[in-house]
Amino acid sequence: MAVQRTFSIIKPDATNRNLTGAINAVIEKAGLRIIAQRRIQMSQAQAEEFYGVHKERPFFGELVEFMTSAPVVVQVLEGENGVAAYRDVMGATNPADAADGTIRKLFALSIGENSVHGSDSAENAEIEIAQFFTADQIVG
Ligand code: DAT
Ligand code: MG
Repeated sequence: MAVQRTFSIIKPDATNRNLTGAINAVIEKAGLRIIAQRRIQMSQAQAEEFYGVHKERPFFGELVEFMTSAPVVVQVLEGENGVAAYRDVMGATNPADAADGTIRKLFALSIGENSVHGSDSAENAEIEIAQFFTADQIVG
């Protein structure tokens, strides 16, 4: 596998608890480089577009409300096999199922308030990165 980029969000439950630095430390310790980062207040339209794949799911409204409830930190991460490497360090969606040492095991509050997002494929990583960053904002 080659060096690959992925898209990350540090979610409102984590920014509310002042955990941006602690989460970044786990990311960097796992060998991923933070090559772009910005703190934003997501709009309802941005959250609905970003999670569009889930719009028919029963939790969609709650998810959009949560993602717009406080600032988030959007990031581009880069590393060897970056998409899968970040999914590994994030841990399972439900923190109750997440492995020891993962971000969600360490910090997540619930399946909804689960501290971080990470792309699930290289294709989606490209789409998600382009939603929040222009090429000149990413310095690898
Ligand atoms: P992941 O974030 O691990 O990729 P996902 O893409 O299946 O998980 O879902 C996106 C987010 O939606 C997830 O991080 C939290 C929320 N979510 C998923 N399943 C949920 C559920 N059963 N109840 C409440 N929120 C849920
Ligand atoms: Mg997902």
